[in-house]
Amino acid sequence: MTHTNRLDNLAIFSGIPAFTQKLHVGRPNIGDRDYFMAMIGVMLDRRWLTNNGPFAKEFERRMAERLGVRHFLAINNGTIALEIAIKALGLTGEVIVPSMTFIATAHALQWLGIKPVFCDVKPGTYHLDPACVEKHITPHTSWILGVHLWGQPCDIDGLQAIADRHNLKLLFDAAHAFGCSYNDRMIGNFGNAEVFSFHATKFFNTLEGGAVATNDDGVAARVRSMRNFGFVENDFVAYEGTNGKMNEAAAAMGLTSLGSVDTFIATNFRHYQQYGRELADVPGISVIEYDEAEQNNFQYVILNVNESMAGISRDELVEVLVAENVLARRYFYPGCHRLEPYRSDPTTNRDLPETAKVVEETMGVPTGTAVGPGHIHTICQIIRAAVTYAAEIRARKAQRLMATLV
Ligand code: T4K
Repeated sequence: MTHTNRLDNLAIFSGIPAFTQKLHVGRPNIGDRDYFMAMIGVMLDRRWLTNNGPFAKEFERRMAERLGVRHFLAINNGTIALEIAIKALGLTGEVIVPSMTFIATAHALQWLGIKPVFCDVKPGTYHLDPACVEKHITPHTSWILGVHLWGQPCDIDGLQAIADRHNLKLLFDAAHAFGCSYNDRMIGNFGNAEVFSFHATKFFNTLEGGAVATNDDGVAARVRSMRNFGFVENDFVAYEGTNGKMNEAAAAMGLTSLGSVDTFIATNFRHYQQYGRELADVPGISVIEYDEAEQNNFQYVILNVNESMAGISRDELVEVLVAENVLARRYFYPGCHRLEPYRSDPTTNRDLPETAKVVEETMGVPTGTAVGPGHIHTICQIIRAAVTYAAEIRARKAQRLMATLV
């Protein structure tokens, strides 16, 4: 089937969806199944299922080695890893964060009684604008929490300079950025600590999982203890703590993913290039680029929809794609400041014009090992058709709406 020759071929009208199965953003990449199943067998035989088990230790050692970081502490998910890092680092009062991120970044602070102060993104970067950060520093500000959105490092040097000037500290949410580098150094080595997520939907997964990476021995000791209720040895609790332990099945999945990580990245890179090539001449649609001088995981293919050039809005394009069973996602709509409890809090900073713009323009499309070049070609054809017929799509939708009103 082709989606380029007729408007009627689009599934939002009378066409048959391009895909019989739904194509998701964030379909898990699965490494060597036999290896994983064998590890599960070993785990069951040795009856060591969690709490600093042999697979978790090996996972931590190999991940630390890959990142070139002193300490890599595996945690049961990225949100708990953020919370433990926040506690271990001693964040208090107000912490400056972008609103353009997944809600977990802000919630981890709020959950622990710390106020997230939302700052805008720098035009053209999708990342915390250091100028906005500096403007929002108050006597209550203790930290800056930068986010490496979609695996693109934020302006680490710019934020570090502000942190140094104001005697603040830096934590990074690196949930998307395992395998990425900044100035040739792997993410995991910056600020006072960095936090990863290895959720199923991340290109590198441990089923559920996360980690805190740091080069600070004291921070590492506190994280190690706090993820295990604050214990430092049997019957001796030194800190408040929680249950953030990575179990052995998750660590086995991590070791399995590690065996295939370079293949996953190579696949993501090919898909990213193909989207770029096939959409290059579609007006108003651009693929958000990664700095190819650095290491990237290319796990998100993010499109920017310039409505005035494309003739179609991002939301209309998502609607067209979803009808075709391409479950494109509005990552990250509508911005944390517009979600509860921040939305109802009168003290929340809402002066975020650039964020307001980018949350209306960006969307994620399927990539990873669950899709191939044929899928991507069809997705690009659908996008091309949506732009070609943008005016007619709007007119027909309006007609349809009118018909329901009479
Ligand atoms: N900071 C940032 C910047 C983050 O993006 C995240 C998480 C965190 C912190 C916190 O890390 P974790 O605590 O999650 O480790 C997802 C994920 O739940 C979340 O991990 C992720 N970011 C966020 C961006 O997306 P949803 O609501 O999109 O995920 P979910 O589970 O509904 O899955 C999305 C699609 O993927 C589904 O439509 C189907 C498909 N899928 C999902 C799962 C779980 C599969 O095909 N197989 C699966 O096993 O939030």
